[in-house]
Amino acid sequence: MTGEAETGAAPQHSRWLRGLPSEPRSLVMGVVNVTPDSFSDGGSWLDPAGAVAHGRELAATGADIVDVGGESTRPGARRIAEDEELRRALPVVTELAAAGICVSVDTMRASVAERALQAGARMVNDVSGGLADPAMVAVIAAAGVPYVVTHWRGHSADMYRKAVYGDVVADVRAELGRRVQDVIAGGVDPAQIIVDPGLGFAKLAEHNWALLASLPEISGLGGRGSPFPLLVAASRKRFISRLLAGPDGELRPVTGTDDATVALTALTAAAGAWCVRVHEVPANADAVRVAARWRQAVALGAGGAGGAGGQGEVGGTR
Ligand code: PMM
Repeated sequence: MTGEAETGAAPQHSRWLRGLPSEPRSLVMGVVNVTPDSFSDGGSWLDPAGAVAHGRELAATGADIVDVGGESTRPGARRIAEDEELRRALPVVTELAAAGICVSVDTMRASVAERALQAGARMVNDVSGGLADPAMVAVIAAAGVPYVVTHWRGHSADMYRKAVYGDVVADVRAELGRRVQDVIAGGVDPAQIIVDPGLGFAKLAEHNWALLASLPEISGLGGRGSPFPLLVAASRKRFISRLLAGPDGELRPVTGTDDATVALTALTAAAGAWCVRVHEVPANADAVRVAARWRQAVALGAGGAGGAGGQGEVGGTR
């Protein structure tokens, strides 16, 4: 591994996550929301053929994983029926997986997770961390696939009512730690668990920023063992629109937040994120490479670049 011990940051690559790519850098997860109403890209990919084409494009331009979701979790969103979620997500998962793309399914429903895994998905991304559907953990345990456990306090319809914390980093770490313990007690292999602070889920902007500034604490969950791989999903979220609001206070439109997302990708990858979940891939794929090289330079230290033992660019002149 490159320099985790030296930098104190979390590992970026996890060879033990079954079926997923392993790279000496943070991975890039490209998003396909097959929904009419997602905050970030709602309605763009509702047509299955368009969603498949978009997923292929994300993979072709540098996404290591393509995350397919059929249910919006935008603030205030109401739940949709299971058969509607299946109708949206399953054909897209099936086609992308058949094309050899590493597909993740973004769902809170055990039945959808199970069907998507049968259709070729390689991991399950559950924004509720198993809380929304008590059957989820058994499905994951039986399948033995990587599982994203996200910090979550309740469904989107009224989640901001629950955005009350004493110390947000300590509270999220403790609550996520309890979820991870429950998931492991339910039979999930700890080596297949990825953790996620759940930016925006029952969190106000100041909570998101505090969590972003404390990523190694979140991935470590306060324990003394190895940190869990960490997924960061900041892309196009409202706290970025708020940061970039105009002088009149008008929020920056979602499509104007992609450059700031790239900045966050560089910072979170440099802090050791295992994967970043993003809507626009190419610039983020560059950013994770910059961050990996940055981490390598930090690990080597100021004197490490010279001499025969250094890891400078081969053939580089400056
Ligand atoms: N956020 C959204 C959707 N899926 N998955 C994980 N693991 N973490 C998140 O924070 C997360 C997610 C909502 O974003 P979008 O609907 O705009 O893509």
